[in-house]
Amino acid sequence: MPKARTEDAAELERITRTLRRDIVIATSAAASGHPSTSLSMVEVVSILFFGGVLRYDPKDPHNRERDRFILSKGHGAPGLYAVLAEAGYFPADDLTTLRRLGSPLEGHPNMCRLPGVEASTGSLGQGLSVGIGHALGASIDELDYRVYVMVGDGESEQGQIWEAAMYAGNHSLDNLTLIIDRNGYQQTDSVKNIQSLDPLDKKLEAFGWAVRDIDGHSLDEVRAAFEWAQSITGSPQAIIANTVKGKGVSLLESDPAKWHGKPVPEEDKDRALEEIGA
Ligand SMILES: Cc1ncc(C[n+]2csc(CCOP(=O)(O)OP(=O)(O)O)c2C)c(N)n1
Ligand SMILES: [Mg+2]
Repeated sequence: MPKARTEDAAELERITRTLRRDIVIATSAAASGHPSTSLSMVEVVSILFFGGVLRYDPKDPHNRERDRFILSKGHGAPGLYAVLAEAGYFPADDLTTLRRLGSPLEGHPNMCRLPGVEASTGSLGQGLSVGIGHALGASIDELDYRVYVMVGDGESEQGQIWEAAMYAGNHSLDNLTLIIDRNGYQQTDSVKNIQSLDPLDKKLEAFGWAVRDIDGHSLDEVRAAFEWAQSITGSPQAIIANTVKGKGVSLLESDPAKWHGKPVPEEDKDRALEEIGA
């Protein structure tokens, strides 16, 4: 299975700008969707798909040996679609069909309709459990693929996440990497105000995980964290990616609780694209 490994920092920066532009344009065209959720995950998915982490082939999307990336925070679909288009799963022109009747780019990812989508998500809390199924499947089928799951920090308040975390640690699933997109906010307020996860690293460690805390917008730190994860044997790995909700668009960053699930208004779009620099 091939990997796309871009060493060129300028090329990776270009990819992040392209994804941010696509996220803003697609959600504004749809007049709905979750740009701020998607913007916080851009560096992580860029490194996953273009930094030499995932083994995948858009021409053979169901190959048994592919690595799996499961976006548990399924409302980040515009971010997932942007990176899948950049990777060649479908034409980038289709991105503006987001949420249109008949489009496979549904508001939340549908694995039955879009190759590259590994799990139908959007009902929060389920993706880590799905990832565990794949991770166990690799050992049953004697394949060496790896599984990557991204969850939100608000999503991580859910009981099913901790049940899954307990299982993965107990069963030493070292082909499983969890990324927590710790942007500090959920739908209506900060995670701290609603249900703090602290101390998140210690909780995961107590559940048998190897844990690393990083700046989720530093391409170098993200790449190093995935290299670290691949080197760990005997336990699942968690990467706590500290991020900014709405990263790159000051309007969305300014009040994350207000802007959750809201596209950039038409009158602010040009300024947002200018800030992104795409
Ligand atoms: C089971 C379930 N409950 C509630 C929702 C509604 N909902 C959608 S997004 C969201 C907040 C998620 O916050 P977080 O996981 O931190 O994701 P972020 O947008 O910050 O990346 C909620 C409560 C849902 N999709 N699924
Ligand atoms: Mg969040």
